[in-house]
Amino acid sequence: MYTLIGKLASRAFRVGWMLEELGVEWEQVPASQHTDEVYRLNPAGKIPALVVDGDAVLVDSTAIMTYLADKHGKLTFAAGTLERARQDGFTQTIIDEFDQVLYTSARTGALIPEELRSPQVKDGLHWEYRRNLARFAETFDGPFLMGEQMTLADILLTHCLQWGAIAKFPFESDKMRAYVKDMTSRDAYRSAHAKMS
Ligand SMILES: N[C@@H](CCC(=O)N[C@@H](CS)C(=O)NCC(=O)O)C(=O)O
Repeated sequence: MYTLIGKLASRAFRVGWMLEELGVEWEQVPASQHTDEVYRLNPAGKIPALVVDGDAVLVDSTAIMTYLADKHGKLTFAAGTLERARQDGFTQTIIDEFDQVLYTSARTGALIPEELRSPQVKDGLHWEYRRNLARFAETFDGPFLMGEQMTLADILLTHCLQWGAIAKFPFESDKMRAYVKDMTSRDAYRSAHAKMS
């Protein structure tokens, strides 16, 4: 049994979507970051965390998705294959080029003390995001990042691109818009979304 800690309007959504794709049983504790509930499981106070079988606690959305994919043998290529190395290359690049660009931008706001915020970095981050997305669009051939097989990297990228759209980052690729539309039409995406409170 899996318990997902973290409200779904956060990186926890990636894990919820993954659990739905795997068709396994799970429950959620829709806690916010930096609450006692979360600190008890993760000393950093960050979400998401996943409790496995009532006592093992895992943190970091990508690490959790990788664990689930490997354990259930779905949404991943096997460890030690060239395909897996390419898949991991996508995963890490998405973290570098989208997740962290978006999170750095979020950190210009309420996440850090007011006197330390630097809102002027946003222009550079938008420029970087636009360039990174254009590069992905150029090589993307679909239907998934790895071709015919969907992997956890698709969940990660789709979540980041949606986050970017909400945060008003430039989204200048019809091809990638169509990709996000397809990904978010999936039954598993919809059932995870329906659990959002
Ligand atoms: N790399 C981590 C990042 C976790 C993270 O920063 N989560 C945000 C919510 S989406 C959070 O808890 N932020 C609080 C903080 O940065 O202190 C992951 O993918 O799970």
